[in-house]
Amino acid sequence: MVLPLEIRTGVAEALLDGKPVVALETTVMTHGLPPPAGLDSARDCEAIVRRHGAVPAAVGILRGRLVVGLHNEELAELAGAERVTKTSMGNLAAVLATGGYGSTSVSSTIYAASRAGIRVAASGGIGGVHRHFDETLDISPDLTALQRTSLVLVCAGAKSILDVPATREQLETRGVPVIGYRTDRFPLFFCRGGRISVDGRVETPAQIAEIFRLHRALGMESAVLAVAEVPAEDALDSELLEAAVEEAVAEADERGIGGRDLTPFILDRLQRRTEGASLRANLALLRNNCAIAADVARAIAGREA
Ligand code: PSU
Ligand code: MN
Repeated sequence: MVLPLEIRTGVAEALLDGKPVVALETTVMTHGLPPPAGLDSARDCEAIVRRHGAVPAAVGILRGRLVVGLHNEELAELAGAERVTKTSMGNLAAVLATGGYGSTSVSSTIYAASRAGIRVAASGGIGGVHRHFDETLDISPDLTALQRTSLVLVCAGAKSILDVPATREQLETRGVPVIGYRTDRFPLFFCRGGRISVDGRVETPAQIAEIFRLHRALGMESAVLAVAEVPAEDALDSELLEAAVEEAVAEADERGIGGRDLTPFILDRLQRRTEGASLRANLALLRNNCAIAADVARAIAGREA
C-alpha cells in the first residue's frame, strides 16, 4: 500500500543529500496562537531554521493530503483556511478522508516526519497529562507518539496548563529520555526554574546528537526529548502564571470544554489574562527551540554545530 504522504521537493532533495532537516508542527500556528501571530511565527520559525543551516519542513493537511515541507503559499493557505481540524495520530485518517484542512500536533507531526526520514523536530511544548486526569483520563497522544517515534524533539517542556510532574513521570514510563539543554530541570514552558529533574544535562547540540546516536544504537525506538528553557528576557513570573492557569482550567471545567479543544481554549484565556505576556513568551521559546533543533540536525547530519 502506498503511504498517503507527500514530501515536497525541497525537503525530499535535502533528505536525499543527507542535509539537515527540521520538522515543524502547525497546530501551534492554527490553534495555539491568535491570528496573525500564528502565520508570522511559523514563517519566523522557518527563517530561523534556515539561518541555522537546516531545511524547515512544516507538516500539515491540505485538501485531504498530508504534506511534509509545506511551501510558503501552502502554509498561508492552511493558516487562512476556514475550518482546520487539529489532528493527532488518532484522527489523522479521518481528517484525510474529509478532504479538508488539518494542522498537525506534535504526535502527527513526528509521525509524518519520521516516515519521511526526518530525524529532528521542533515544537513549543508537548501535550501531556492534563490536570484532573484522574477524572477525565485526558492524556495527550503526543506521549504515545514520543514512545514510538525515533527522532529528537526539541521543546520547552510541557505547557504549564498540564500536570507537569505527571507528564514527566509518563515520559519516564514510556522510555523517553529527557535531556536538558543547558538546564538541569524540566522546563516549565512559559517560566524559568522548576524542580523536576531531567535524565541528563548537555551544553552543546553535538551532545544531543550523540545521545540520540547511542539511544538508537541500543535499539531503542522512542524519541529523545531535548528540553530548553524560555529565554530569560521573555519568561513569565511563575506565580502570576499559576493563578491564571487555575482560573482558566476552572472556566474550562464550568463550560464543559475538554478533549482536543482544551489546550487551545486555555492558551487563549492565558493570553488575555497575562495581557499578551504569555504570547510573547510562547513566540520566544518557539524561536529558541527552532534554533536549537537546526543545530542538532546539523550535528546529526555530520556537520559541525
Ligand atoms: N505548544 C504550544 N502551543 C500549542 C501546542 C503546543 O505552544 O498549541 C499544541 C501542540 O501541537 C501539541 C498539542 O501537540 O498542542 C497538544 O494538544 P493535546 O493536549 O490536545 O494533545
Ligand atoms: Mn487531550
